[in-house]
Amino acid sequence: MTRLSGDLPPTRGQKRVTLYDGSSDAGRYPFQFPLSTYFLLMKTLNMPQRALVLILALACCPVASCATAVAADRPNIVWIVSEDNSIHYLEHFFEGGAPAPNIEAMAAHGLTFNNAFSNAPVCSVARTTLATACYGPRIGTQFHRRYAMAPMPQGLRMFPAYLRDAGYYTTNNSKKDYNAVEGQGVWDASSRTASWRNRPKQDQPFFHMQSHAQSHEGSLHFNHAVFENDKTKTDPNSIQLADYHPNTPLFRYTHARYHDRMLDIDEIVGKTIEQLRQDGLLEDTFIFYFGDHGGVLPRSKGYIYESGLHVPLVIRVPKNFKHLAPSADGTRLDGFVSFIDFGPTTLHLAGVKVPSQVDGKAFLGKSISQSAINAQDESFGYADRFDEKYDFIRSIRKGKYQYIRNYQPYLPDGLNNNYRYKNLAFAEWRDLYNAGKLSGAAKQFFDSKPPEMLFDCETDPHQVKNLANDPKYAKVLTKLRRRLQQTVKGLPDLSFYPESYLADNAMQNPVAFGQQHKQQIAELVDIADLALLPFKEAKPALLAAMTSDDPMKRYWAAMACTAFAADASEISVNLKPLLEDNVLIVRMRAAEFLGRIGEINPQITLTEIVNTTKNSVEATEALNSIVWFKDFFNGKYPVKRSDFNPVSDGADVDDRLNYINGVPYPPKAGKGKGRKPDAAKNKKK
Ligand SMILES: [Ca+2]
Repeated sequence: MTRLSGDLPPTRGQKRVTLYDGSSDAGRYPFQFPLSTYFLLMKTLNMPQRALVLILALACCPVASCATAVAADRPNIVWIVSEDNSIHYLEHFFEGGAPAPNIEAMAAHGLTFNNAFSNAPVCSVARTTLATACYGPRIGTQFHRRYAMAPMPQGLRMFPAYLRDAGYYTTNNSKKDYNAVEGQGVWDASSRTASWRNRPKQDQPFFHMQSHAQSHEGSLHFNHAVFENDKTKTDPNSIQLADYHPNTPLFRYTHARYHDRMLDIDEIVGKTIEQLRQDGLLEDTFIFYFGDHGGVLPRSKGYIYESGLHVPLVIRVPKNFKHLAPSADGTRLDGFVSFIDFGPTTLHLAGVKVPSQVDGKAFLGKSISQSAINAQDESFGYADRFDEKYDFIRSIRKGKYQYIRNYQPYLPDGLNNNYRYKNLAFAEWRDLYNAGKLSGAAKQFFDSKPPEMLFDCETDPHQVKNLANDPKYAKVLTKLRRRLQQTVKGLPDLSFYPESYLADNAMQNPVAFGQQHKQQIAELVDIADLALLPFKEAKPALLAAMTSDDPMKRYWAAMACTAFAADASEISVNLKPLLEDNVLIVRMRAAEFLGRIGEINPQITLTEIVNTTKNSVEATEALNSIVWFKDFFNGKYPVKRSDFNPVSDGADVDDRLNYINGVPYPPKAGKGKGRKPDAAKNKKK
């Protein structure tokens, strides 16, 4: 099985994208002429003549704006998207963030959404959610990155296609990173030069998406020499660190450097606005500014907390389409919106029907009131695989609370993920942990997680005080737990099957597969949730599931036992036969439980799986556990590169093996087994 490499982003990190030079002018004002011409003309005239010219010029102004309003019967829509930044880096949203005069000016001419969320904390999953307006775990696009492209749900296209059908000129500049097949007719142009300025008819309405990588995670992949020698514009001592970050010069420097990136982003946002102004299009164009998911200090991108999901969203409302906005300029809205809603909103603003198959709904446009927006108080989040790292998590943010359900709670957040750990601050954090120098909130990152977490995001914005076991919050916990159970069963959520199983069985038509297996998925959710009961209450159902004919039930019974850890030791004898299960992934989960409680050396079973499976996804799943056992059990379960001789290959398998081998990431091309010369390039985020 090979990873598909189409549609990977052409750039990341600090490379600058080409900016328009601003020389072209669409000239929509029939009476426009350059100011210099006006002054030249005035010089040659006497006083009464000058007065006449001035009167004429003034008289033309209302005509000009009137002509514009008539010409543009439908608004243009522009999305300006910055990579990898949560609300926490902009002062407009969070104390201590960067000032952003251009974004703040947009807000003064439009709306600020205090509660806008990506549904996933990583690029390809988030961007696919934007493009499809569907929840990733329902349509098979939840893994970063894809082993197989999911087809679009039957009868549905990526939303810009509907705008294009309705006569819009649609352009993307230029990142796509979709986990679903794009299909025909989505973009008129998608490239580093795509722009509304290239549309064939200047009165044609347009939708333009512009991504900016200056704030991408890669911008923090600097080396020690840079840390020692490059000064940041922002004073590292002025930084307010997150409660969970160790207070070290490197963390302060890294944060200051990202603060600088946000200053750059604001400047770039300003340039796009200026281009629209020069083209005479500004007051016909809705401009969305948002982050493509959270980030990007450690424990943000790739993690389902607020730092991974909560994004800035500001929408500039054009003068000529104020009637499509629910509130006056400068309003801050508290209603919740998430990435599934952005496409439907854009369609609705353009007066285009929103397809019925999508999961999102419009939050702006005709007949949508401020009170309707503010009544929305919920957002669903999903985290699955990030490159080679698995950790299956779902979340519901409802009002001020975020409920997180860790389905593999035994895995610490700090489990190695090569690309993340390229950031020196990540590596330093792990060194401090290994040296036993962390305590409190800073140490949580390397601990196993509880199956459920509940945070009050208002009083604890950095989410370090888990309230799930506090009796005062029992009612909130029960309510949100039910809501999440209802959501994952309702989709239904395909991740209750391991990715290796989905890759082999579901990817022809993930939506149909989900519908056909809806009942089974609901039963798997119930087995997984046995981990939330006191062990004694869960025991009979766990024993029954362990001996079920359904391998997926045996799989989840073992996972629930691993969550219970020592509490489930008394039934380890019942689970032991699963080490010989005829389904490899069930063996894998049994080895995890028995290894966690110290009854066996799990690496023997897990290594055997890596060395026998032909499915590289399954090998990646096993290697995830191998690295967990290697790094988090005080050296009890060591492995070495020579233990492995995998049948399957793939970039993620190579990444794990290289990590085990101590090869710095990214490895040199040709060093890893199965890595194609261009595979390193394909790892771009
Ligand atoms: Ca991104």
